Amino acid sequence: MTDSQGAAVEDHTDLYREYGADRVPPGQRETDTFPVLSKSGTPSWGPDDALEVWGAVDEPLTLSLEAVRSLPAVTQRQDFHCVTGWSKLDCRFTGVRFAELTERAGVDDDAVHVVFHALDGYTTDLPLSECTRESVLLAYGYDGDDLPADHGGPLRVVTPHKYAYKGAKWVSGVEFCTEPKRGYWEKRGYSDTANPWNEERYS
Ligand SMILES: Nc1nc2c(c(=O)[nH]1)N[C@H]1C(S)=C(S)[C@@H](COP(=O)(O)O)O[C@H]1N2
Ligand SMILES: [Mo]
Repeated sequence: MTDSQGAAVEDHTDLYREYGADRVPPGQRETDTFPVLSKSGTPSWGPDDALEVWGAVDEPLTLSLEAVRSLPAVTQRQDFHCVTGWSKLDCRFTGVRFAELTERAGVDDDAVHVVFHALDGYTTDLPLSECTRESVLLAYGYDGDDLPADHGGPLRVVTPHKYAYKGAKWVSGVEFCTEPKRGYWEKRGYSDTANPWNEERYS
């Protein structure tokens, strides 16, 4: 498959097969709109904001948006599942694979967990092994355009194999940890593992 500019689009809409389930996870309703879900409005990304990478790494990084955009880019088609019950199918995100970051930062052998930090004070966490899966992107493009600010532009994380709260909008920090830590919703009773096909909504 290719997009309107002729670039390859990777299809990640078949992830659900891994869990032997239906494409739309149990308890979810399909929506044609793309709702916005933010804990506290849309923060603005200033000229001095950047993506910081720190913690259990050889090389802490500070990447400007331009630096992120200069890394190898991919476009993927994927579904998007919010824990509150809506699923939007066939979203097209463009960005950089999370694994590009781990390569550049040189992640320590004892790193096992990742905390994402966002400009609105939001945090979310995942095991490192869940972040280095192919489908996890630092996305700056949506549907052939820049990612809209209310959907996390200029830069967000997408995690199609998890409920969408695992994908931080306005991501400004990636912290590699040697033990698990909990993010904003995870501390408030939402599932650490968040697999939509197993309906892992609450912990
Ligand atoms: N920084 C930040 N990221 C966030 C959130 C948030 O409030 N702040 N909400 C999460 C939740 S609960 C969902 S469902 C998705 C919503 O993304 P959308 O607004 O693009 O639909 O973003 C996730 N990432
Ligand atoms: Mo959500």
